[in-house]
Amino acid sequence: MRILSIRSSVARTTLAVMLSSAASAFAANTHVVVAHPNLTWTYGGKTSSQTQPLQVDDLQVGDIIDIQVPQAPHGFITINKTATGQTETKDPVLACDETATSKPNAVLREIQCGPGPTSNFGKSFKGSLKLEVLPTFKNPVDFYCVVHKAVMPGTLKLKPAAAPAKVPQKKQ
Ligand SMILES: [Cu+2]
Repeated sequence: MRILSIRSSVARTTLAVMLSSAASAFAANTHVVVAHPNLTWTYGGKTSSQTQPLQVDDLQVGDIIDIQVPQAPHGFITINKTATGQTETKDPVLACDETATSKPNAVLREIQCGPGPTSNFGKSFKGSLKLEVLPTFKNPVDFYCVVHKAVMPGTLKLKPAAAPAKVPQKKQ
């Protein structure tokens, strides 16, 4: 009887450890993107240039993108690339001052709003603009600095899905 109760307590501890590691595996990551005085964006070890958009390419649904502007003026606006150039669009982002029903197709949501319905999206600002990756996010979303335009480009992308396990091929 005594042995049995020890075993079940070990089982319970093992289950608790498994549950907590599963929870951390799904925890949202924060992706810090910084705008610099030399008109570049950086993310991790990567730096943008006028011809090389910053690649923020490991996003997952639920993650947070933290656009940081330590020294004004810079800002963040999403863009559409067309054959003739690029046009600014606010469609992909549900900003602090908008209601969810006004943009059912938004793929990013501005968070940490306020006090009041103030938004940093599409504006020159100093500080931080935080965006949550929504389940609707599928295709890459291009952006540039709202102040320096095409000089400071970037792209937001989902992390590629893990490759499926390879099934050994039979020789024919
Ligand atoms: Cu800028």
